[in-house]
Order: sequence, then structure tokens, then C-alpha cells
Amino acid sequence: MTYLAKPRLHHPTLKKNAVGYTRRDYEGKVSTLCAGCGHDSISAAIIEACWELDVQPHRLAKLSGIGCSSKTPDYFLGNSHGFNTVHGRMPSVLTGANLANRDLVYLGVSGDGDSASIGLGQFAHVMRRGVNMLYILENNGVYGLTKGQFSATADRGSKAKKGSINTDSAVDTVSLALLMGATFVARSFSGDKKQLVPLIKAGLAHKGSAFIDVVSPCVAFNNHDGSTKSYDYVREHNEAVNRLDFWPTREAINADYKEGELIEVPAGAEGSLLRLRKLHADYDPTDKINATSMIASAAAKGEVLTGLLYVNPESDDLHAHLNTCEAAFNTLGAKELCPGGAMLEKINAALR
Ligand SMILES: Cc1ncc(C[n+]2csc(CCOP(=O)(O)OP(=O)(O)O)c2C)c(N)n1
Ligand code: SF4
Ligand SMILES: [Mg+2]
Repeated sequence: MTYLAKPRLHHPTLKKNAVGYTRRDYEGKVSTLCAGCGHDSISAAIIEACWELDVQPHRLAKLSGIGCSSKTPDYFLGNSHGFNTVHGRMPSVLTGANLANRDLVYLGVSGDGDSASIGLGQFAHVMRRGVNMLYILENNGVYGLTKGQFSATADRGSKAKKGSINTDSAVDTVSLALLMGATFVARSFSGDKKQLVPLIKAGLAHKGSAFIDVVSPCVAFNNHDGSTKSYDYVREHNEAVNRLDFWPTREAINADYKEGELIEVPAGAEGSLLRLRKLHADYDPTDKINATSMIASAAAKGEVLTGLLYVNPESDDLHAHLNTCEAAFNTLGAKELCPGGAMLEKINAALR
């Protein structure tokens, strides 16, 4: 962790968003990651997205595991709630926090080692439970923090910096998220801010478990020829299926679109829509079966399919599934939290 705080002073005319904050209010400490690390670009995209979405910093909770990627919440949203948990355990801590207080916006940040190796079980369960959160996986195919061992998302046949070849099959996290029941699944690239920022905004506004796998090259250990997670490889093989051009989209469209180019999908916030510009004629992000097969066929060709891959317009979250109490626990009094022996007896009797 860094202890370098940025100076608080900023120019008095800096633009404010609708809730009265400047972009600087969404920044964190100075990053200590390697210069050029993809993870820093994702932090910049998170700052931009939260500022544009008018999220009040104190209404957001950011949680992470362990790794260079999991260190990044120190470098953005310095005025938000934060919990740097243990390796692979961010999902269960976030689930607990969310159940105790549904009023916050939950952002989970993790790495491919954190999510697809030690945390694979936790990742699968948080997706299938529909916890209301945005899960960002900063995917570089290696354990960056521990000096570049292959992670479980490294493609079979890809080459390590020192020449060894990965012989294991890769875990494809977007396919797994789909299989597990995530209701918003996207893939992006840290070098494509134009695609990533609207995806983050849509993911934060989505009700249920939203997942974005962001290919995020590790310049120290996995940015060479033979790697499928390098800047050059992703730029050459990036196949975007759509672009989220407008968010939120109650405003009139002022661009000139041909018929069939736009798809509209109802989004989490009431009455709002996601407007997607189609880049791939056959791609309908509400069709899960088609999404699953397109992802698999792109992977077989070595392509990196990006964009909003799947969204369920009628999604719901864990609170709706469990019919939980609407009030955050910290707003309840002792009487509600501990309703007494008679109530306990009634609950026990109902379970006999
Ligand atoms: C229980 C436990 N096992 C192993 C480690 C060592 N360790 C720290 S970070 C890490 C991998 C991180 O990889 P990833 O999540 O991909 O993050 P990156 O650094 O690549 O962003 C490992 C194995 C640990 N901290 N705790
Ligand atoms: S080791 Fe890799 S993942 Fe970690 S900060 Fe450096 S470039 Fe980023
Ligand atoms: Mg990694």
C-alpha cells in the first residue's frame, strides 16, 4: 500500500457533477504500480465512470482480495468505504456487507489469480446468488504481485516471459459467469477507455451480479511475444460486438444511425435504457445461448470478444430472492435486531 497522499488543493473552477463533486473527489492515493500497468488505466476508468454517473463517494463500498489488481482500490475513490480482504475472499465479505446494508453501491475488484485460482469457488457463488454488485476482474494471465507465474486464465500454449509454455486449459471467466447465472456479463480491454467507461457505468447501475472481465496487460511479466494478454495481442485480436454509446439514455439520440444499428435494452434504474450500437450484425446481448456459443467460437479462433456480451433485462438481486428486510441494519434499533424470546420461539416452532 502507498502512503503517498495527493495534494487536496485543486483549481476552484474544476467542473462539478450533478451531486457537486469534481473528478478529483473520486481519486485516491498515488499509484505504486509499474508504469504502464493496465490496472492503472482501469482505475482511471472507474474514477471517470463514478464521476459521470453522479455516485456520491460516501455511498460506494469498494472491496478487493490480494494482488496488484486488488491493491488498486487504494488509488481511486479515496472518500468511499473500502475493505482489502484476503486472497480470493472478496465475494463472501462483499455478500455479507451487501446483506447488512443494501443502500450502498458495491464494487468488487479482483485479479485473475484472486478470482480464477484461489477464489474460483467464491467467484462462482457470488455470480449465481445475484449479489447486487459490479465485479471487475483485472485479467493479465499471471500472478503479477508474486512475479509472473501463469494464472488459471492463461491460454494453453501461451508463453511465459522466460520461455516456458502453459500446458493447462484456461478458465474463461465470462463463460463461467454466464453459466453461473450472472445477469450482466461484459469483457473489455484496459487500453480501450471509450468502451470500458460506459460498461462500468452500466454495470454499476445494473440490479444483480454484473461482471466485467478486463484484459489488463502486466508490463513486467506478461507483455511479450507469445503472450495472449499483451497490449499488441489484444489490439490485434479485439473483436467488439457492440458499443454502449449513451448512458443514461433518456436524452434524444443526436447521432445519425441507420436502421438496425441500435439495440435498446431496459436497464436497472427505473425507466432508463441501455443503448447499444451494434458492431456485429448477429449479436443480441439478451440471447444467452447465442452469447455462449459466440464467446466459445471466438476463443477457438484466438479472438478476444469484447463489449456487453449478455444482459438480462429482467434481472433481480439476492435481496429480492431472499425477501430480506429493506432497511440497512445500522438504521435498526435494538428492538428490531433482537425481537426477544417469544419471537425466537415462534421461529424455532416454524422450523420443527
Ligand atoms: C492465501 C494466500 N496464498 C497465496 C498468496 C500469495 N499471493 C499474493 S498475490 C497472489 C496472486 C495474485 O494474482 P492476481 O490476482 O492475478 O493479481 P495481479 O497481481 O496479477 O494483479 C498470490 C498467489 C497470498 N497472499 N495468500
Ligand atoms: S507486476 Fe504487473 S500487474 Fe503488478 S503492477 Fe507491475 S505491471 Fe502491474
Ligand atoms: Mg493477475
